[in-house]
Amino acid sequence: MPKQPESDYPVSFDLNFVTGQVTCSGEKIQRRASDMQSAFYDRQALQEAILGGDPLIYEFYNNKFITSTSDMSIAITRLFPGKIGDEYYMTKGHLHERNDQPEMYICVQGSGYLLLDTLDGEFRAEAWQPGTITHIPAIWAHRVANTGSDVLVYIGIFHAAAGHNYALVEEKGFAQVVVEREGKACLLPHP
Ligand code: S6P
Ligand code: ZN
Repeated sequence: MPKQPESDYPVSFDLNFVTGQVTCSGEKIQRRASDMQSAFYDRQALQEAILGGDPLIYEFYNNKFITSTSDMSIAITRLFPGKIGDEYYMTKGHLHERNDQPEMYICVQGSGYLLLDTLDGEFRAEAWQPGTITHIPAIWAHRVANTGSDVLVYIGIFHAAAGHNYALVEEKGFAQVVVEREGKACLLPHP
């Protein structure tokens, strides 16, 4: 289906680097514990969290800038602090549907890890702090875990056409988990 032009004029909005609040009017998506049934490894702790109030794990604001010739998108994610069992709050994680569509991630607030997995034997974890910028090549599934006590805010810049594949991540999972051990965050093989 041909792409419908929305605007060929410049557009600006403001991002508060501390809170992650934005002034744009794009779609806002929230994910609660109940939206992440297959993400956290401790299924019993997850069910307890759902029954105990179904906490908001993260929210993100998606803004597409569709012009007559391009489809840049920016998403600002606010990942809250907390744990399900001993596993830190994290995003569901996904792979881009198109294998020629990378993404840039910029951490602006908080600390944690960006987990990267080809779902085919290769795994990486990038330690994140404000100012860390990571290029995610198209074939790497990506997930962020918040190991700090404040909200973790990051920006993702990608093409709207990239698409999101969550099913493959749910099926294969990431090779490692980010869990608390003796008060510290550490990476362990998925149990
Ligand atoms: C989109 C980009 C982000 C995520 C967002 C939430 O390509 O990577 O905007 O959508 O951080 O994560 P998830 O895994 O729920 O889409
Ligand atoms: Zn992505």
